[in-house]
Amino acid sequence: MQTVTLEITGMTCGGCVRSVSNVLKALDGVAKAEVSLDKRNAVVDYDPAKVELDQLKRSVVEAGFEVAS
Ligand SMILES: [Cu+2]
Repeated sequence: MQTVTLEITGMTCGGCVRSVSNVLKALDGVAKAEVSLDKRNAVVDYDPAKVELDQLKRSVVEAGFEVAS
């Protein structure tokens, strides 16, 4: 299991946090996703054998937010 912190811009409310959290948790291989509006990030525990970091980022972008690499 690996932990990564994604810096996310564009989240403005609890709904955004839920959206980001939902798309991350929907990915196979993601064990945990803690999204913070204050810190503007998501701390994600994932299994690199099942899902790649790029896929995590892409799912957040597809949900309408931006991820700083
Ligand atoms: Cu929102």
